[in-house]
Order: sequence, then C-alpha cells, then structure tokens
Amino acid sequence: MRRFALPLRKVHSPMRNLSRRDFGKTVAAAAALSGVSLPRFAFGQAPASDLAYPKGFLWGCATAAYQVEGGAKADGRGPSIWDTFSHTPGKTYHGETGDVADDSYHLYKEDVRLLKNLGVGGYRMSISWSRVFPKGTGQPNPLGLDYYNRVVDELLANNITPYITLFHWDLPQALPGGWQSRDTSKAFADYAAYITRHLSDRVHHFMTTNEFTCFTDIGYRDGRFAPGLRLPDGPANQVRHNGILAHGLGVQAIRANAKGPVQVGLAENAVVCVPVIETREHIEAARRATHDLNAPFLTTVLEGKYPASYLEREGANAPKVQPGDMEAIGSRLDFVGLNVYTPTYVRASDSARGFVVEPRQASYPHMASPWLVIGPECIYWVVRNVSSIWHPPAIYITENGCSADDVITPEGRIEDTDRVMYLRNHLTQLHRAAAEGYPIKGYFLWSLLDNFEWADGYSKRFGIHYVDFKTEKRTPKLSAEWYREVIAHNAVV
Ligand code: PNW
Repeated sequence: MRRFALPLRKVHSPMRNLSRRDFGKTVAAAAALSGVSLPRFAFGQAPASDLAYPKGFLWGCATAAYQVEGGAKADGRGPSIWDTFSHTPGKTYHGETGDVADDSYHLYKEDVRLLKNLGVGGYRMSISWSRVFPKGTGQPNPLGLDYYNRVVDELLANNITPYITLFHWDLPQALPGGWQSRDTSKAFADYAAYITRHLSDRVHHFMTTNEFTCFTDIGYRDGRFAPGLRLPDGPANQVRHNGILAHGLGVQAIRANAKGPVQVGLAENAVVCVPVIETREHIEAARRATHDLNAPFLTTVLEGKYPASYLEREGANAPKVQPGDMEAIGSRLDFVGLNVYTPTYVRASDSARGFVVEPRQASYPHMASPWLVIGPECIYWVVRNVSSIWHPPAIYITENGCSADDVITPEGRIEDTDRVMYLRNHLTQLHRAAAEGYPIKGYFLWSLLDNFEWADGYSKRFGIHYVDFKTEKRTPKLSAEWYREVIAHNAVV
C-alpha cells in the first residue's frame, strides 16, 4: 500500500492550544517529515502562497518536433507520415502543415531564451526520427543529428535539463507498413540506440514514445491522425502491440547504449479516472477503472502482460505475441510520465467490471478544444491511482495545459486568464498529490509555444507564448508571466 506521508490537515486539530508561533513550528516540522517544503515566510509576513511544492521539484515546458520545428526539408530530413497526412487534402484544418510551424529549426536559440526567462529547470522536446534517419533505418543523416546537438548544447549552456522523447508521432514515411509491421518496432530500437550513443554523454532523461493511443488507435483505427487508416479490430490491436513493443525494445536499447547514468520512461495519456464522489466505494471503482481502461497500454507496459480480461474481451482479435515480446514490453522504468488533460468520471457499480463511466454532460465546461473538458482534480487522481496500483519510483507530469481563444489587446498583450485558471487549478490539485507523499518529481507545461496542433492545424493555441505564424514573433502571454512566478516561488500563485 502507498504511504500517506503525514497529510498536513491531520496535524491541525490537536493544536488548538498552541500559540501561533508554535503552531507554525509544528506544521513546519510535520511538513519537513513529509518532504513538503513550506515557504520561509509562511508564518511571518503574508505568504505568497500556502501551496508550496517540495524542494527540488522540476518545472518545465514541453514541445514536440513536428509541432514546432518546421524545416521539413532542411539539411536532408526525410518525410514522416505527418508530412504526407497534412499534405493530403481534407486531413487537417484548412490543409495546414508543419512545413514551417514555429521554425524552431532556425529559431531554437530564441526558444531557449524564452525558457530561460521563465526560469524552468527542464525542457521536454522530441526528436524527428526522419531528420536523423531519413528512411527510418540504414544510413543516418549527420546534419540531422547536428541540429539536436546544437539544441542540447544551448539548453545545457543555460542550465536547462533536456528531457528527450524519441517518438512523438512523426514516423518516417519510408518504413514499409508503418506501425502495422513489427519491423518498425525493431527499427525504432536501432534509432533509439543511435540517439543514445550520440546524446547520452549530455542527455540523461529519455522517454521512448508519446501517447500510445494517439499514434496507434487514432492513426490506424479512427483515421483522424496520420496515417489516416481505418483498420478492423484485429490488425488495429496488432498496431497497438507493435507500439508497446517499440517502447520496450527502445528501453532496452537506451540502457544498453547509454554512455552514463540514464533515466528511462515514457509519456502516456492514460485514461484518467476520477471518482464521482470521493467516498471509499467510488475511489475503489476509479482505481479499478484505471487498471481496466488502460489495459492495452500502460497496464500492460507496467505489468509485462496483457490483462486476462483484455485478452478475453478481444477474443480472436487479441494481439499475436512472439517470444521475448512481453519481457521487452515490461522492461523496468525509472519513471512514468503522464500527459494529463481531461477527467473520466467513474462510479461504483455491481457490474462485472465493478465500475461504470459517467456519460459526458452537454453543458460540461471545456476549453477551446471541445474534447478538453475541465476537471482539475484529474491530475491528483491520476498520480494517486497510478501510484497505488503500480508504485513507480517516480512520476512526472509530462504534459498539462490547454487551448484558449487568445486575443491580442490593442496594447499587444494576451490576457489569457482562462488558461491561467486552467493551469492554476491543476497545479493546486497536483500539490495535493505532492503533499500526500506521492513520488511526483516534476511538471512540464504544454506548451512553451503555440504550435501545429495536429489535425487542428494552427486553429488551436496551447502556448504560454503567442506565436504570430506570419512573422514567427513570440510574445509571452499572461500565462507565461504567471508560470514564471510559480517557478520563482516554487508554489501555486
Ligand atoms: C497531446 N484527447 O495530444 C499531444 O501529446 C500533444 O502533441 C498535443 O499537442 C497536446 O496533447 C494537445 O492536444 C492529445 O483527445 C491529443 O484527449 C488528444 C487528446 C489528448 C492529448
């Protein structure tokens, strides 16, 4: 069972007779025991915030290669399935593509300056596989690798720790069959080995893949993402299997090729189950649902086997597994990265599964993207559920953020109070998880910049810096100013 390290509220009641000063000391001592650092001035001057994060908590921002880099044909980069998809009429908003995006391929120094101004300790970025291996396998392109050497060196020169995702959906177009072929999983391992050999002297944190369901189900079953296929269940489940196999072989390849100590994990948008009412029965239902609804991905990766109930449900469509696959897939991880956006509300039931998912109310509030419904407590529950089921040694929030309909005021400002509302409430709930002693080590805000939002093109802005896509000018929004203060205080402000 997960320890609950002395929740602060528990120490309040026996202290009614203490002086304000002694009360402060006692709370501080309790906080020290639980690993929570309180602000120095908590019981003197007016506190900036009572919601201080543990000392050493890592604050960061996240982006992904195809969404920000541009330079689609620069220096020998090969095409990815997202180049093909976005150039296919009708697939993205107004036919928009990542050809230029934020032009971070050329403007990366400016991006690092923005990170520096925020005061972040970490930057989560991804590598474009086809920039380094234009055909996915075979001959590497040294100019592609050089770009990532430059970015990494620029980050390190500014004391920002790079966290590198090896695959954020931009699969090299040249790989025959894409994720339908298990050769792609092996090609991924070779690519992971190559990157590790060349960067792990300076990069010590790697994530294999980003969001299994998005690059498998949404790409190969729903067809809303690249490559835009609508496969039936059997082949679609094999695509899922090849995805998690790539992750597993990737973990092995990173460990086998590391030049120094490395921390290996992944970034996964688990289905985030929130109890409809915070009572024992619904809390237990949400825990069960977390295990069950994440069966083909996180559950299998963290347990090294497909849950029997999943195999049973899929029957003849269940994935075909070869010897050695499950050992690779279940490779031990140093951390679990969670991309957290929306809640799935769950209630207890007498059904065989032990839970039901609540239907979504038509009036439920959401951000600019209709799917992005707002339930800040989801970030607390995902940390608690994942911890209590699988006990990972460390958890990072590898993405959290939102789209907003930003407008520029006549003075040239972007007062995105709605985004600040979204973020502040999530960080308040994440603080709850930290205060209860769960191993939450860091938070990467999605995103540093407005960028190419996949099928939504440039119509949805997730950045805390506004990007004028005609001039590539970056302007900090109110949310950037706010995040800078969060980082400076190491607390919710
Ligand atoms: C993530 N959903 O995608 C991705 O990792 C990012 O690349 C992306 O820009 C960001 O979230 C914002 O969308 C998601 O439908 C896409 O729940 C869809 C969903 C969640 C995350």
